[in-house]
Amino acid sequence: MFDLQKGALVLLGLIALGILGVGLLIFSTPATGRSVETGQQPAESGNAQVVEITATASGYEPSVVRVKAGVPVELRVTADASAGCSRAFVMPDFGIKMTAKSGVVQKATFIPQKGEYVYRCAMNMYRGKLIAE
Ligand SMILES: [Cu+2]
Repeated sequence: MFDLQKGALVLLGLIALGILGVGLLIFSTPATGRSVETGQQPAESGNAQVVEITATASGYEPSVVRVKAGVPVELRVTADASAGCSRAFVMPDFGIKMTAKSGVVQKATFIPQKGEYVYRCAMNMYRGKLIAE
């Protein structure tokens, strides 16, 4: 009888170790990298992150941009020759309004806090978003 109890204790111990092992495995598994949503990775110039956006006939290229929060962003906006009302570029959160021109790069600088910021045409037909994280 004593041996049986001892055996049960050993079994319990093994089960506990097993649970611990699974727990450790879960916690030590690296996070699964980036989320599914992809976006342009900005280059850096000085300490600013350079983001290039082109107004096209069908909206903005790219339509999703990811940047680091708390670091200055230098926006460089231009337009395809075929761009229509997407030339009327607005980024309300940062008070940016400009008319994108073909062959001319217009710049705007701002520092985003963590969050998502919309850029769009003045009529809100074409949209894109800048994600600061
Ligand atoms: Cu529009």
